[in-house]
Amino acid sequence: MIPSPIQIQAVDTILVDVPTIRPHRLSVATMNCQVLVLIRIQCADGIAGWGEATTIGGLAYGEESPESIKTNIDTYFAPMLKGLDATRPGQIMAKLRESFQGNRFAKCAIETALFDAQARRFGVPLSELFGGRVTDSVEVAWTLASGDTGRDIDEAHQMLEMKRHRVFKLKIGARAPADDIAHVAAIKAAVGERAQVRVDVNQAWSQAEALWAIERLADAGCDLIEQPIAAEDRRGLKRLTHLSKVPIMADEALHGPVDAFALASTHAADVFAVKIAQSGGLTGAASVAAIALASGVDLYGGTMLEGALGTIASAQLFSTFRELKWGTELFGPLLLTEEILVEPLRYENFSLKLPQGPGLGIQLDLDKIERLRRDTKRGASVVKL
Ligand code: MUC
Ligand code: MG
Repeated sequence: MIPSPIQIQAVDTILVDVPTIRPHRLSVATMNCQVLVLIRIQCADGIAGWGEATTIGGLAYGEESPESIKTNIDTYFAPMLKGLDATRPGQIMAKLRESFQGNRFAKCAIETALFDAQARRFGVPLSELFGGRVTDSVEVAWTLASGDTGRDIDEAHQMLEMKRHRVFKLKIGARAPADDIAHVAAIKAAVGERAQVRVDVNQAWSQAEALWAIERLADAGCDLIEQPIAAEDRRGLKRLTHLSKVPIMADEALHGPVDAFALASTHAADVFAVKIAQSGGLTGAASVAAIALASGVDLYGGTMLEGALGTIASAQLFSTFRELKWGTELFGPLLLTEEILVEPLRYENFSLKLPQGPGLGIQLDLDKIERLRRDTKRGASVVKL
């Protein structure tokens, strides 16, 4: 039995700027740097839980930016959290959801930290709080997004050689559809049957453009098309899903269980990209997965290009899914130039291996984070981690 209550004593939110290994080009933004948003919740029993709320391209991808997430946690969430009983994560999250609208990423980070702490308290991996693992490793796709076809082909060959990835997602939508089709066809021709090639349009096309392009993507050997049109256009997505030979995946259209139900009930997508942050946290993402599996929609483990923390939190949950037909894209840490863990995550044989230790199962390199955090780099005097 765990003695309770165990009060939450402190909540710290840290912005960490980390350059990417190369420019990462999406239709909505080009990333040269990722801003990790990390949160630490310290509890009266000496246990600290960690969570992450990282997003892509400032405000280009979603309606929360790293800076707004930090401000909202520091100003609203942290004062409410302090003094609450850390052994009751469900009760705490219910209170936060009732008190604060939106803020899915902030809520995800807080929920992850609470579950990390609780699982450490119980001495079990976080996955055990979500029904237990079905698998100890998940397949990981790589995104080719340098913006240059030749460079992407070289990168794909390297990844195959290293046995790191054999599924490639191409970011398209910034150029004219015909140019994108040529790009996809060239990459698929170069890797052949050794690799799967998928595309993510990040909402860039109109329905008419999508109809034109989908047929040609099928001919080029593409096997999955992600979020071809605007997130709000559910009827359009349903139309494309019903007409397309290639499976269609919902990503930006999926902000948690309510969207999952709306999309699944009309089969407006063949596959769901489940993301813990977009779902408002691990429990929201677990509900999204349950809705998908109950309605014949396949699952894919998505990412917001989080660092090691958010990546392993996602993996802990995805490892509990009964089926994960399209694998995952949990490669975020591999896109970054800095390692923030004492021992890096294990990517082997096209997969990410899950750690066995309690909670998230990772150990953060606090000195490294201390050096990289934005406020200390700007000379502010802050409480040391
Ligand atoms: C997205 O839209 O899926 C995932 C991989 C990547 O390169 O970008 C993200 C976001
Ligand atoms: Mg996507």
